[in-house]
Amino acid sequence: MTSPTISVIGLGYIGLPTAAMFASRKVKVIGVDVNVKAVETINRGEIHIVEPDLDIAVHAAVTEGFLHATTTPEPADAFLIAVPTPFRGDDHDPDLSYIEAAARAIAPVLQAGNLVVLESTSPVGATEQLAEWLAAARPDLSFPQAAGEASDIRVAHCPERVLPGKVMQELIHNDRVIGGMTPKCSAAAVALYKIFVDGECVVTNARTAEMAKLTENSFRDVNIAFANELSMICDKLNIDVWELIALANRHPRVNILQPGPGVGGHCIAVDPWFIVSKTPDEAHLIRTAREVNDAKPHWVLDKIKEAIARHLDANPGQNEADVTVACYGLAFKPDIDDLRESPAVEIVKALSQTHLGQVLAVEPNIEALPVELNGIKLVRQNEAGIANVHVLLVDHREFRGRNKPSQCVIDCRNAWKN
Ligand code: SAJ
Repeated sequence: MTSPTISVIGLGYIGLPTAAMFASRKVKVIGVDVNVKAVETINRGEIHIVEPDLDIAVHAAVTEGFLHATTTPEPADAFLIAVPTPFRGDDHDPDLSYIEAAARAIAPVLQAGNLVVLESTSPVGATEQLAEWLAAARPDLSFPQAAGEASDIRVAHCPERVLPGKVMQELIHNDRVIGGMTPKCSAAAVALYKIFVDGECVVTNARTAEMAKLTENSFRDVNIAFANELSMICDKLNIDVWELIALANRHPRVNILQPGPGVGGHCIAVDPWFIVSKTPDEAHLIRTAREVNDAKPHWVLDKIKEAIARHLDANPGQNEADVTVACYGLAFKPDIDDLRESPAVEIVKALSQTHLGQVLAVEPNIEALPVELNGIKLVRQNEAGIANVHVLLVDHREFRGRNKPSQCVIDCRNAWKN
């Protein structure tokens, strides 16, 4: 593909870095988002999310004229869809409404020869569903599900696999799984990604590409669940789980991940459900891992209540309303500002609803607390020293290696010294 125009639909944690990466290779990029504020911010050359080096890339892309953002799709050669795919309800059924809305938005500007790539993490069959929505909206064009290799429009799934916090490096260096609906669809997608991807573009079909992404995140979820379960077992047996894992990991074929307050983010805590909801009778281990990780915040809450009780035992003149609890970290993982699906937020919120005393939150990556945390006080690290119970939930760089506070301590990430 020589000097195409690329449209990226959804300018969030994946879409915006991807748009900036194409633009950095002097390709014209049209970014589309329904969020007017995000569009205005990007067009000023600024960013609305925290990701290392993204600000520089977006500023350069916009000022050099290779990237502009808009709320309405414009014609392009290739469309990349990077919108959220949450789940809904207690059954955790995948919610494809954002993909459907993106399909309806780009359908009017599609032209024969265009490539449409779904990047959003999706349940198996979503790419075919996307092609159906596009075909229904544009009966004048042919699509791979009916026309095969002769189709006017090429459709592929190319799941994003980058790690928040390392997006700008991983976008370039990670291998990409490219699942075209036909071999020609795959070839068109490979040519597109090769504009900036140094890693290998490995070709498969759309369904396998969808499942590959879900498998990667489920693998990690199951392994974190193992670590989280170990941490609860060790607590009961009075064994230091961190020492235990370090010892076990000295075995050449053992590599246990780290326990924490639970699993958060929009990916690992969500994607395994896309497998479970399609194959509930087969996906026992994957479901159980989700349940173990989802239960961990409740276990941490119980530990905080025990610590409050210990403090009261040691200070008979006080009652619960006198006990201040400081929680360190709200993001879903270290060194980012992203509070989505964060177990730390879940814990702090539940604590503030039941605890009679003050709850303080230390989160160096945000300026203000979300409304759901009304009643909690956002403070700097040095202001949290007055608390009676200290709970480390996220091992941000500002906390790592610091001395443990002298009062009651729960360190969910083994970040504090001593
Ligand atoms: N976590 C632990 N213990 C660990 C590792 C992680 O408790 O040893 C927790 C984190 O604190 C966090 C959650 O798991 O709450 C998820 O964090 P993560 O760093 O494992 O993953 P994400 O969600 O930031 O990114 C994942 C990545 N997938 C894999 O590593 C297989 C990334 O490559 C994907 O692109 C991303 O999901 C995505 O968008 O799907």
